[in-house]
Amino acid sequence: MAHPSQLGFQDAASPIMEELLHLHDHAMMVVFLISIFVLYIITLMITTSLTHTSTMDAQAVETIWTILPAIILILIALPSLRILYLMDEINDPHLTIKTIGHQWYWSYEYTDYEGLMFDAYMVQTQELPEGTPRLLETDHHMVVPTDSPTRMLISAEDVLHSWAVPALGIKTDAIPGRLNQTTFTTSHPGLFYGQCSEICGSNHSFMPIVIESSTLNSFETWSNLMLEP
Ligand SMILES: [Cu+2]
Repeated sequence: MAHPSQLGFQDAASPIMEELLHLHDHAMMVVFLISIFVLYIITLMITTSLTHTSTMDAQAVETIWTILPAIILILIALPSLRILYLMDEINDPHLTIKTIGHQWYWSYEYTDYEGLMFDAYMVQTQELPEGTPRLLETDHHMVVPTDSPTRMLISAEDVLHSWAVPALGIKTDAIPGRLNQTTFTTSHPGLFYGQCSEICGSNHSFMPIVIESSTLNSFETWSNLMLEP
């Protein structure tokens, strides 16, 4: 999860987030190089009164400074498209979970099990157990097995919500009357926190998401406990 005064992204907890971090670093590198070059040119222009007469009307240099930026843009766009298609890929998921946004909590339904469903409300500050993050903890965690491709079906009951978990690189809108789909695979066990990311009303900030990635054994123990009458 995020730590105080953090500027960068959260650590990746899924292969897709790993890819997104790489793309971010790649794009930032290009931005830095261009910024330094432009700043250098600006410094040159304001510290000298000389003008290159050869660049005042030169077709060759115009061609170069038109084509070069186009190539740089393609070098950013292609890896971005690659990740876009990777995120869209859904190959034989081990588990499907349907989540529905409500004002103001998330409900979860494990559609592979009969009757495995629950609501996840935020834990109020005065009831918060020692050591859990304020405004991020929920009374029920969404438990998934580590390393298992999981399909999320996301919708909303009343207004627009958005199901977002930064460490997994997921942000999918929850829209009433529409079922959105996304997938993720957690790469290690742990708790991954997220929040609703669509302004949905007065308690928008108080409907967090907690994903608990654990071993398959723990997941089965948990699901059996949840299914007990
Ligand atoms: Cu919401």
